[in-house]
Amino acid sequence: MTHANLDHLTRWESDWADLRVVVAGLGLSGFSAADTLIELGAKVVVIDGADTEVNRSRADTLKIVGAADVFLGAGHTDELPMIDGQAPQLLIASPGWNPRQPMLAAAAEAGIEIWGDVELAWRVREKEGRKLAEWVVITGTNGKTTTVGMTESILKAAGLRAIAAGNVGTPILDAIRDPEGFDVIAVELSSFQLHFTHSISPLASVVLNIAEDHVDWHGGFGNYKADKAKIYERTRIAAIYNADEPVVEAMVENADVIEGCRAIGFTTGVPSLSMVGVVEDLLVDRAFIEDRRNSAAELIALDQIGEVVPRHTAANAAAAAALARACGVEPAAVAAGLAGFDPGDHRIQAVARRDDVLWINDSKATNPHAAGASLGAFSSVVWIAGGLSKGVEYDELVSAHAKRLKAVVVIGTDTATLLQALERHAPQVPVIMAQVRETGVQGGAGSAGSAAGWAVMSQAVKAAAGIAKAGDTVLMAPAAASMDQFSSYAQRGNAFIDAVRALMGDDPR
Ligand code: UMA
Repeated sequence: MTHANLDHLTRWESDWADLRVVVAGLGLSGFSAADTLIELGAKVVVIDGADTEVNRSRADTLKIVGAADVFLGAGHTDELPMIDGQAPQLLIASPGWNPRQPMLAAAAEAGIEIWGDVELAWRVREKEGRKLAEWVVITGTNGKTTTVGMTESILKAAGLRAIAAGNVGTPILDAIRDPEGFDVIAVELSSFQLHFTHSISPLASVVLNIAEDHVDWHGGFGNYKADKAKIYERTRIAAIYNADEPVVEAMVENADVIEGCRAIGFTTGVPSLSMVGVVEDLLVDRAFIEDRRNSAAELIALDQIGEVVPRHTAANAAAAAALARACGVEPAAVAAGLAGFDPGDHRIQAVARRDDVLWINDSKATNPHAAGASLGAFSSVVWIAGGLSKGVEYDELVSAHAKRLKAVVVIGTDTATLLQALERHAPQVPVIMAQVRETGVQGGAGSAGSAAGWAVMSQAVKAAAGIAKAGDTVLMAPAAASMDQFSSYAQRGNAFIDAVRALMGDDPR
């Protein structure tokens, strides 16, 4: 079969009419892609393996907007559908779809182009009468959402019309189709989205860090890294890298960027030339100032970013500052944007400080890498940990942080690997089990099921309070998913907050 050449599809007004497109997935990204393609006059068939009420209602909406055939249910996802009796010319894959899934594999085999919603957004970003937005793009294993939020905050502080979009939750096509348009879009990209992206050419790009994640989807860590590295391709002004991670630096060195693009490092140490970094608790720029050989420009004091600024938050701030500076934003706006940024709940959130004990909720730390980042921020920690471990190992995490652990309070139902790692690498650290064993209270999702979770958390907080002394931090950073005892990380975080407040005689319930 001949490969349909879609190179001419580069703007909204290109000839999209009658293009035969299969949209795989009717989630956030699939819906926005189908909706866009219908508006462009393409012939759209949407397939989703889940025949749910939400999907049926989305299908109804699409039918109201224009003609689209929507097929829901597991029976439809294995074969590539024909459109008007002919093979499709394009397949738009939602990020959750594995490239080895039968329908995607069949499309690849047939030489049909496979794009993600991000590639489609790039191809339609230019439209008569709409502001043409610059893109700054952000990926990494951890910290993406914080960094994209910080970047948006800085850009807005500079008076630019800016929005955070992509993996962060607002589909990029929704941002692109805003009638007025934006000056800059800060785009969070997952490794899945990058896999299905081919031609984007951002103003600036950054890989924050790399650790093993989503290895099943990509079919190996090497493939995961290769997809992440795609973010640097065709970058025009600044390819920004974590100077403290040689693997990330190597990605920039090997990237095919646009001539004139600079490699800019960020670090939580003292910055070398062409880096943003930290000098004596100040975030400084030695990359975007004229006299960078001899001096650095002060951006912001770290303690103005937040009450607690762990190392990785400083790193995220440095990356966001570099992205914004690449867009020409002045230092004062970087300071205003970072100082005004609200990190949201459950991410290294200071809940209380009493008798010089700091209580931190990091329920969002659902894997060892994220938990390691917050453990590293404190010197003497009573660590509340455990949950649904998803088969990960804890040896590296525990051995790296054993010296700062004063005690560990274990929650969760799936505790064996964590306990073994503690025994192996921190045998001197006391371990307290906070478990609810009575029957009749079920673990798991939902308000009834979460009763066990609330009880466990309350026990854990009381146990931690019995151990923590002045100068210590009680850190709830479970390094595991929450679904064994809670419906979400947010519910787990709220349980912690309520338990801490109850302990302090400030019971909200
Ligand atoms: N589906 C199938 N067959 C499959 C896989 C999925 O039929 O083999 C269907 C599902 O039934 C569902 C739809 O496809 O209806 C789901 O699509 P999706 O999982 O790709 O999710 P979307 O709703 O399109 O949301 C995606 C991102 N989700 C994932 O990457 C899994 C959202 O990131 C993102 O905010 C959104 O696009 C807008 O860009 C979420 C996420 O969990 C937050 N991201 C991961 C992460 O951050 O770690 C990568």
